[in-house]
Amino acid sequence: MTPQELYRYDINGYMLLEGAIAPGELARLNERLDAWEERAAEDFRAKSAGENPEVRYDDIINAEPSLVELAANPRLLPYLAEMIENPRLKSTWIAFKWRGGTTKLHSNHTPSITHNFYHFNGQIRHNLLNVMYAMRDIEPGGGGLQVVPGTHKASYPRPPGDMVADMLVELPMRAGDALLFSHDMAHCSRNESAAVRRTVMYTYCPGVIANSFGGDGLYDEIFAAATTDSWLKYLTRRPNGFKETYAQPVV
Ligand SMILES: O=C(O)CCC(=O)C(=O)O
Repeated sequence: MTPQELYRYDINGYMLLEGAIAPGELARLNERLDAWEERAAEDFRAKSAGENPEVRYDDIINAEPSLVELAANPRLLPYLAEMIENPRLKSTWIAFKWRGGTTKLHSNHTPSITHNFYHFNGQIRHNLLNVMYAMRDIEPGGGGLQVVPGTHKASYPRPPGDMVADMLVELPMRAGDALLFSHDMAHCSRNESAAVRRTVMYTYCPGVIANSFGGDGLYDEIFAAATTDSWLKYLTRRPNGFKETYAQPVV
């Protein structure tokens, strides 16, 4: 990471990585994801009135092989290596948001729990770094992530009921961009447009942290198929307590 990137990420808690997926690859992936959107549209139609018009499929990487390689996107690796100790893939999902599709404001940062974004020996350290790929353009009002920059370091908890609407910054994206953000930074989203927001999320944690669901062996098949010493293999290894058994590949 450049000094400018480090400075800005540290202050803001997020950064936009433009063109993180090359156009040809993006088109290939979107062709595959069209089928997921058709399925999601059916699930959306089956929802009752008043339900959140969002459909999300968790653990998408195990269900959609075309999304496996993106977990170790070479554009992303310098950021994972710089900002997470012994990084590991934690969770993945695909989300489709129709008009009104909403994610409520949240973060891990209270600021009194151990998930916190912190620094150690002069390095940024994350316990949860999210990478959101826009698979289509997300225009203003189209459901881009809305963030409260800097809240990953807040010293006071957000007062109950204060939705800090005046502090939200909306982040539109172009198709193929990746938004990296600390999950300790307060964030939310709402699609007010007619376009369906299509995003894929990968989250990363230090090697000592367990998966949120699916157990330690969640990525065993991907791990077994990955090339020895590759970043994909490294990122899909099992959580390890403090007994790290794999050398981190060089970026
Ligand atoms: O899909 C979104 O807009 C929000 C994602 C989110 O809340 C998260 O990654 O924790």
